[in-house]
Amino acid sequence: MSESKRLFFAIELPTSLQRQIVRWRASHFPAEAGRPVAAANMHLTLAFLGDVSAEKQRALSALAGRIFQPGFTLHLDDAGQWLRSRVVWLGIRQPPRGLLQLASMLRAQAARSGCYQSPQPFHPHITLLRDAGQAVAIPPPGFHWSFEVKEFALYESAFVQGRTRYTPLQRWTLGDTLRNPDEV
Ligand code: 3AM
Repeated sequence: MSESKRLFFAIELPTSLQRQIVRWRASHFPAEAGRPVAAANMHLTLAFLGDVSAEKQRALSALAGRIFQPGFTLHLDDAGQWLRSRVVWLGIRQPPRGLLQLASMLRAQAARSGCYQSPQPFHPHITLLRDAGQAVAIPPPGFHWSFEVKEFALYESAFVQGRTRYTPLQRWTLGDTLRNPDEV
């Protein structure tokens, strides 16, 4: 039997943005607020797949490759805490339609392929702190962080030497907005 991997689809964050977020987090949250997510692990989850066999991974990758939609811009303008899942997050007040469509397609493909999908609606977020079980003061997001999303990725989540590491295994490009063929 082939080995399974713990996988999820997500949007990667530009390295420069990961660094800015880490600086903002360090100056706004005390160390006891929670366990900081490593900069390189910061991402926006689109669909969690759970433990997936190599065969199912190939099938899910083939389906992801059939998604055709334009890219979009994400404006990070929200922050909050979910006490139940013990996370502090950054988010998007009005998620663009492209983001919702992409997540919805990936979640539907995963469900049809037999991966468990939570009935909870998709809440786009970037996890900043885990194990944040006590309510913390959430500073108003006094930042203006935007980035263009031109691709999405399939990530592996692995626990190596006492640390969780997320590694992109495969990436897919989102198309440009359809242009008039006469346009140069
Ligand atoms: O960092 P976020 O919250 O975006 O919470 C886990 C993380 O997302 C989520 O998948 C991402 C990579 O681990 N995750 C883990 N287990 C999950 C589950 N059983 C899950 N999402 C839904 N159901």
